[in-house]
Amino acid sequence: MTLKYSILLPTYNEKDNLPVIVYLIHKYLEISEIKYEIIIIDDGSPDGTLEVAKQLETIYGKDKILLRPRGKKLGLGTAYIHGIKHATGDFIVIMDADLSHHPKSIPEFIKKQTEQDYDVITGSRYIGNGGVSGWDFKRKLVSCGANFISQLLLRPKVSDLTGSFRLYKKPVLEKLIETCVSKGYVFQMEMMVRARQLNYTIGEVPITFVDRVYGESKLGGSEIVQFVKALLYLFATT
Ligand SMILES: Nc1nc2c(ncn2[C@@H]2O[C@H](COP(=O)(O)OP(=O)(O)OP(=O)(O)O)[C@@H](O)[C@H]2O)c(=O)[nH]1
Ligand SMILES: *[C@@H]1O[C@H](CO)[C@@H](O)[C@H](O)[C@H]1NC(C)=O
Ligand SMILES: [Mg+2]
Repeated sequence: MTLKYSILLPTYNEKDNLPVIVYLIHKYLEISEIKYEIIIIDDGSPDGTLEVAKQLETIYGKDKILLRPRGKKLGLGTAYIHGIKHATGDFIVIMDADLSHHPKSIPEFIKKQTEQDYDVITGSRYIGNGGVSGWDFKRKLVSCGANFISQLLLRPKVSDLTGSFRLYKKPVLEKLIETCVSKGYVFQMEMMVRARQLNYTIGEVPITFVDRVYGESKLGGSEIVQFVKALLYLFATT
C-alpha cells in the first residue's frame, strides 16, 4: 500500500504565490513518486486567491487540488482544523503558501519520517545548514530571542519551536490539535510542547526560511506581547 500525504495550504491574499507553490509541490513530489493531495483553505481573500485556486484545480485535477474555502478570515488555527477534516492522506504536511517554506523539503521530511517511524517531523532553522534569508536584524533578534526564551522555559528538546513547516501522522495531529488551547503565533510552539508531553517522537530536518516577497510582515509589538503572555501561560501550566 502506498502512503498518501495531504498538504494543507491555508491562504489569505496569496494569488501571486499560490501558482508557484503548487507548481513546486507538484514538481518535487512527482519526481520522488510521492502520492499526495493539496488542500487549499482560502478565507475569502479579497485579492481573488480562490479564482486562481480554481484554475489550478482545472490544471492539476480534482484529485490533486482540493478547494475547501471559507467565507471570511477566521484565522490559521481553525483553517488547519477545517483542512484536516477533508484530508484523506495518512500524513499531513502543514506549510505556509507564501514561499517561505520550500516544497523541496517535503521529500526530505518524508525520508526522515520513515527512518525511525517518527510521529512528527519539524523543519528547523537552527540545526545543520538551516537558516533564514531576507530577515533584517530586528526580525532575527525577535525570532532568536523568542526561541531562546521558549527553550529555556519549556525545555522541549526541539530546536525550532516557532516554525510551522511540519509533517505529522494524521491521528497524531488530530490528537495534538484536540489538546492545544492556544491560538495565533504560539500555537506552533504549544504543538511541540504537547507532543513531548504525549511522548510522541519528533524528528528534525534543516530548512532555510525565506521571507515573503509579496506583502508586509505582520510581526509587531502586539504579537510580541501576545507571544510572551502565551509562553508564560504554557510555562505555568505544563
Ligand atoms: N485560511 C487562512 N490562511 C491564513 C490566515 N492568515 C494567514 N494565512 C496564511 O497562512 C500562511 C502563514 O501566514 P503569514 O501571513 O505568511 O504569516 P507569517 O509568515 O507569520 O508572516 P509574514 O511575515 O507576513 O510572512 C500563509 O500562507 C497565509 O496566506 C487566515 O486567517 N486564514
Ligand atoms: C511519557 O513517558 C514518561 C516516561 O517514560 C511517563 O512517565 C509518562 O507517563 C508518559 N506519558 C504518556 C502520556 O504516556
Ligand atoms: Mg509568511
